[in-house]
Amino acid sequence: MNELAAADLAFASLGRVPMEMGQTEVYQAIQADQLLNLSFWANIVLAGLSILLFVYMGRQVDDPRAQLIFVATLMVPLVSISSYTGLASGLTVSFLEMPPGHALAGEEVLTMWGRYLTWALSTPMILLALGLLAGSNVTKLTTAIVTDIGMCVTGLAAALTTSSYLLRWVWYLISCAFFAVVLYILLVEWADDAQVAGTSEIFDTLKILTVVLWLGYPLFWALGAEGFAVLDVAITSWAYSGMDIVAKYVFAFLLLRWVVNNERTVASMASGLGAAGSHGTPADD
Ligand code: RET
Repeated sequence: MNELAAADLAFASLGRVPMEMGQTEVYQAIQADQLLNLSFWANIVLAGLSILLFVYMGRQVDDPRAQLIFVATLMVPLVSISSYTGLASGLTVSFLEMPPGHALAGEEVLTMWGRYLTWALSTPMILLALGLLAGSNVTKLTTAIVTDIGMCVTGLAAALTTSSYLLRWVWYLISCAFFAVVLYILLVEWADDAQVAGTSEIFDTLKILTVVLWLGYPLFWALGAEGFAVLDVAITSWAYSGMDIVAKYVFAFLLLRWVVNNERTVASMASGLGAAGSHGTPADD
């Protein structure tokens, strides 16, 4: 007991609270910030509606490749509804003390680390759907997905590092390096493949939408409380939530609508995710 009291005293002398803020306190802090709370609930509602709409849209799709695009795309709002429920409940949000050198050094900043964690599940599904649409081979698809997961996990590390301001930015740069590989595959490799596969019209639309929106995420990370702290937490959260709405639900809707209307084209693409050099023959029915 005496040792515990001594430990408490040691913490107090360092100016720290000996106990981390619990989930209930974080939940109450979120409840108290209506703007922030709304940025979570808007996505929970939209993800729920998207799931219902996409299941309805896909009810008559029977080509296996088109079905796989549907499953991958449907996973996006499913992961999203789980992600935002985690944020709204305070489960995946923590107050973290920023290191010296940070604009809010010594202050406890509300960090929504659950976002980065669940992006590691949702963004690979977006890329799987895009890769299938472009007629990618397995090598490019694997590279895009693995580097994308690397981007999300190192982004999580950047947000969770409280020991050194410099190391937060080192993680950020590592994440950007992974992101550059994803962008290259999207803009160069899959753009070429989609032309061969005959899906370039829809692929180009989705490629531009994806590249422009995805660039917004590292930008808002840098401007938000986790980076240079130019924007406050609720505004940054709305920026992410707004980008999520377009990058996920609008994106998924455009993709699935096209797949439903062009199921034959999808079915006749080079099978087995092989070389994108042939147009392939219509799938055996
Ligand atoms: C971080 C910070 C570190 C540097 C980079 C980032 C990129 C994040 C991206 C996120 C995309 C998320 C989407 C989610 C949809 O569910 C992690 C912000 C490069 C590109 C589209």
